[in-house]
Amino acid sequence: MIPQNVIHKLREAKKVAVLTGAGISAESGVPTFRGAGGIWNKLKPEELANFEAFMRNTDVVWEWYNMRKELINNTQPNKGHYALVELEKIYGDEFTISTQNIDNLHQKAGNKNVYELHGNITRSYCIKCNKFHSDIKIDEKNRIPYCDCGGLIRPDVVWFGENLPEFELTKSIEAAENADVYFSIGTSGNVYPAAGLPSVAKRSGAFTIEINTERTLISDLFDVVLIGKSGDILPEIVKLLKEEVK
Ligand code: BJW
Ligand code: ZN
Repeated sequence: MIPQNVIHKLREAKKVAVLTGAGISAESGVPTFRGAGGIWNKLKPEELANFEAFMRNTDVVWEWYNMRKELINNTQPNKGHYALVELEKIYGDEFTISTQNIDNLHQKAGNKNVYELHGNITRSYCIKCNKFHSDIKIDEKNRIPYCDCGGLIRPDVVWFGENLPEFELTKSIEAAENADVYFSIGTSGNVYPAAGLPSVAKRSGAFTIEINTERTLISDLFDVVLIGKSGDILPEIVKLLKEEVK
């Protein structure tokens, strides 16, 4: 059940911004990091998602990313992603998505205004000459990819202790500051600076809505917390929003 004030605020809004996390892709079959079914219940993030781990255990880290890349390549957006495409049709350029996901599914669904805060698993780059590579092949024989220059190639994702891409972060802060309505969808609110964006929106006067299957570390700051799957809740919001006002 969507509270009436959510639809009312959305009808009044000119600018709508969204922060997404792993939960929005869960219904596409991409495992989340934390919580029920989270991959990091078994694998600790500190052990894999940082540069030192990559240098120490390059083949293991590449095997992990290669496995996820293959899974993601064969994955389709779900009803939650497509509902965000509908919202972009309604608000046009004033609708933005800042995503922590590296799975490309918002773009695959058709959203245009997407800021990737933690990179994209389909891209890789050389740590010596910075050249981008998009056709990395990992198999039993070639477990570690190298550039023509001899440098080690890494996935173009943001690991712990690394800065987020400046342009994407600046645009995401701007979107949070300017939003009339701000959504946080399928993120546990553990990882900063992304987890700080909803409070930027709240401080700047946005009406803030969280959508998650459970309460999170940051739930208390939202005006409305909607507990449930994003693939159920988002299409319902779009449906109500499109209904004729009586
Ligand atoms: C559903 C659902 C459904 C399920 N529908 N919902 C102390 C305080 C503050 C900050 C720090 C600190 N100590 C260190 C830091 C900084 C650090 C940080 O935040 N650490 C915290 C863990 C404490 N941050 C960084 O290091 C960042 N960089 C930075 O700060 O730079 C400045 C700096 C420079 C030098 C030194 C120090 C700082 C970088 C963070 C990079 C994060 N990278 C990862 C890996 C990316 C690549 C990859 O994918 O492999 O990004 S970690 C991982 O977590 C990934 C995710 O994007 C990110 C967030 O996870 P997310 O999306 O929230 O997923 P989950 O699994 O946690 O949650 C899923 C949610 O969905 C759950 O709540 C479910 O309930 C829900 N759900 N199904 C709706 N159907
Ligand atoms: Zn190179």
